Parts: sequence; structure tokens; C-alpha cells
Amino acid sequence: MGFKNKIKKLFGIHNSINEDFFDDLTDTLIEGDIGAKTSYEIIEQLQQECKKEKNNEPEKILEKLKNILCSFVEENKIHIEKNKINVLLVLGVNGVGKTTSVAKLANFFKKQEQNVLICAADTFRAAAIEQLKVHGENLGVRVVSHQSGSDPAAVVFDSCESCSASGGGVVLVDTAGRLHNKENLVRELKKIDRIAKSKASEGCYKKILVIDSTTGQNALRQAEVFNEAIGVDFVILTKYDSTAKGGILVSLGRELNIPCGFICTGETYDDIAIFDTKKYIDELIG
Ligand SMILES: Nc1nc2c(ncn2[C@@H]2O[C@H](COP(=O)(O)OP(=O)(O)O)[C@@H](O)[C@H]2O)c(=O)[nH]1
Ligand SMILES: [Mg+2]
Repeated sequence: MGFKNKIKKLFGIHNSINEDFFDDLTDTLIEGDIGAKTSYEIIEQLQQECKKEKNNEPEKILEKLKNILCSFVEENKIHIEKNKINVLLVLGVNGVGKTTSVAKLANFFKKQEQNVLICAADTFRAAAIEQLKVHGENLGVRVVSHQSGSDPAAVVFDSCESCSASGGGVVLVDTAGRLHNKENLVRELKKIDRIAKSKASEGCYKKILVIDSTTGQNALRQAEVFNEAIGVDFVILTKYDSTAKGGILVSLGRELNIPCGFICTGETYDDIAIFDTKKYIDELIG
């Protein structure tokens, strides 16, 4: 049973709002990927508010719950400056949907008539470069790449130079995500970060972490690693079409203070939307 239905059922079976109800609600939140720590906090805040107002109608409680959840999830509205070098570094572990998200973002920004360029900085696998070239051809977007095995920071450097030479635009950087080799990954990311920061126009460099909504609370640990390594400005939540849970953004927002920028719901180029907190919470809770 999906998260939404569990919540619905919970409000249906408890006709009085007591300790049992709050215990069940806590379990449901935890099962919905909100995480134990954040779930306990939410319930405590909810109980306090209920006590204060002495209003225990389920409808009111549901509304309060939604408000608390909304206050934990921040949205990030991306702003691209025309004629500047805007660098969007796309991070994340293997398989979360980085390359696909880069292609979706390329399509998104191209529709806004931005000058888009894809940077193939996942040089670890030859297939990753080829995958991007196919996307580039499909979308009519230029892809800057080097040979596989080459220094990813150098590809970032060349991409930014190329963007600058064509009067500025958006550089979308695809990266490798070998978390099992954490030390190398962190060292590589720090170098890429240094180059990107020095080449991007002032205030036009963003680090975006891709989070797979089917990985559950593991995502929190991943976010911690990337956040500690170079910092994360916001996340893209992928595979939202493939999960019955999806509360991960609540714990990411509450525990790590990371907002969300986009949400992806499929494998085609158009399956990406600007993130809207209220819509997300409404869909999550029902
Ligand atoms: N259902 C679904 N699949 C996705 C989504 N985003 C990516 N994928 C799939 O996830 C798999 C891994 O994606 P990829 O971009 O190669 O991941 P990467 O290793 O992080 O670059 C591919 O099969 C994608 O088609 C999404 O939003 N929904
Ligand atoms: Mg990839």
C-alpha cells in the first residue's frame, strides 16, 4: 500500500485522536522515507499544536501535518543569467539518473532559448560519453567530450571556454559517481569544483545532486558525502514515477537543509518539472 493510502486509512480507522493514533502516524511517516529523526520531530510538533488549539478533528490535523511538512521542504528556483557562463554541475552515485537528468535539463533550457552545452565529465566509462552524444544529437545540443579515461576537470575547462567563446550560456556537466571508491571520487570532485568555480561567472555556478527516490534513506547518506566534499545547492529527485513512498525530500530538507529544484517522473526528455513544495506535499499526503 502506498504512503498516501496508509495516511488515508490511518485517519479513517482512528475515530479518536490519541496516543495510538500518533504512534501509528509516526510509523507511517518513517515507512514513507521521512526518516526516524525527522518523523519524531514532526509528531512532537504536531502534538504540541493540537494540544494548544484543543481541536482534534482529523481534517484539521491533516492540514497541520501538511503545513509542518511544507515548512521542512524548500524549493529552489533556478535563475540563468543570459550572456554569462552558467555552470550546473550534476552529481550523484551510479545509476541515480545523472546523465538522463542532464539531457532533460538540456531540453528544458533549450526550450527557454538558452545557449546550452553539455560537458561529458564522466570520463570513467566510454559508454557514458556515447550516451551523452546520442542525447546531444537528439536534442540538437553540442556535447564537449574528451577520450574516456581523461581528466574530467579538463573537459569542464574546455566546456567553459567554449561557452564563453559563444557568448555565454548554460554548461551542463555530467559527472561520474563511483561512491565505492570514495577517496578518489572526492579528490576528483574537488578538482572539478575548483575549475568550475573559477570558470563560471560570479553567482552562476550551482552544484546539483541527483537523488533516486527509490533508494530510500540511503539517499541521506549520499547527500552527506557530496555535501561534505564540495557542497550541494539543491537536488533533483528522479524516478518519482517508480516509488510508493517519496518522503525523502522531507528528511533531506530538515536534516541537511538542502532544497529541491526539479522532480523527474519518467525516462523521456519532457519528464521533468520545476519543483513545487505545496504540490509535492499534497501529492505525498493526499
Ligand atoms: N522511471 C524513471 N527512470 C529514470 C528516471 N531518470 C532516470 N531513469 C532511468 O535510470 C537509469 C539510469 O539513468 P542514468 O541517467 O544512466 O544514471 P547515471 O548513472 O546517474 O548517469 C536509466 O535506465 C534511466 O532511463 C526517472 O525519472 N524515472
Ligand atoms: Mg551517467
